[in-house]
Amino acid sequence: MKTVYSDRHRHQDGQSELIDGKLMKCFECPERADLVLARVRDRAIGDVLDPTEHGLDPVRRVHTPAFVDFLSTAWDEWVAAHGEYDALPITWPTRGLRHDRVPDAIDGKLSYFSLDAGTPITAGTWSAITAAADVALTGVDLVLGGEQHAFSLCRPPGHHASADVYGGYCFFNNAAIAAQAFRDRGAGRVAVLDVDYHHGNGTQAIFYDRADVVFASIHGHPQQEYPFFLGYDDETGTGEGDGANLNLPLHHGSGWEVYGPALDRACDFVAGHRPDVLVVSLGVDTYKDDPISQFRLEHEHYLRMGERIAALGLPTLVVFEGGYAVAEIGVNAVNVLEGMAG
Ligand code: SS9
Ligand code: ZN
Repeated sequence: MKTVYSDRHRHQDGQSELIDGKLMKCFECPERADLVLARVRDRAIGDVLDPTEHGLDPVRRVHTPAFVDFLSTAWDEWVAAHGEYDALPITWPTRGLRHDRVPDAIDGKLSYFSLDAGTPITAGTWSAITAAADVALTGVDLVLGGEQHAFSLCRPPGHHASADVYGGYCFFNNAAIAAQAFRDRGAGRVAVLDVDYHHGNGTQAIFYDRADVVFASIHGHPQQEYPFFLGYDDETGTGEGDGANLNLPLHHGSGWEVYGPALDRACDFVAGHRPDVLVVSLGVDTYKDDPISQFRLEHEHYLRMGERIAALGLPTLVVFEGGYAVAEIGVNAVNVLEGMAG
């Protein structure tokens, strides 16, 4: 399987996130992608390619112009206001506040367009996120060019980002951009299978009213786990998209004995919609020793996961999302790919 990778992921190197009441070193760090790439090379699973530039049009098919513009200038506006510290929001337009005015002040813009205080905008964010979108889109090129499977080693991740909200370490929704690109380039129906530990709220929201992009996710139960406000099993899609969304929330402590059957259900749901192509949002934060997550998968289960996904028999683009047990991240991610290769 070919891997698409850009060194520009290193440009996203935040200092700190607010977590558990403390400002802590960012869990979402450059070592993550470096170690996945090292494992891809060690295991010699296939060529590693640079992305090609696709421009912002495919990004704007998923994200609003105002959101893309905001991200393109946010760092410069923040530096002008506050100096060269990571930009983090500290207030949000919750119930009873207005959503119809975007503030002029950068602090207000961060608040308007964000979901949490764990996702720093840095000097290199724009470079990293535009590269990550190109990594995803170059993976689309590979699959449309006839590769049965391809791996887009995106960083930062994307699945928490919606059309106009960033957060959960995510800015551009790489998987959603890829899914939309498949549609725009001829696929009749696309399925997105999200196996990251966290619910892919952004991807769900982007495609919730559509039948042409089906979404299935297995994740920590929103009663217990971030992002808390989406991901229940009664979210089945709306309008044209009614029936095209499947959430399988699992409780803290879930291991393969619960995860395996959920994966079977998710795969059966995907197959039932007869998609032409599959996008997998691959997070390996389901691992037992992940520092911010509460499932209990072990190394070998990622091989099983890959086998189950490949059994769908679909052209498949794997897009990298989360996983914060950094020392183990390469083994777990590449085990999925090796399981797919059979
Ligand atoms: C957990 C805080 C979680 C955001 C996690 C985003 C993961 C992206 N106490 N903070 S895959
Ligand atoms: Zn995650």
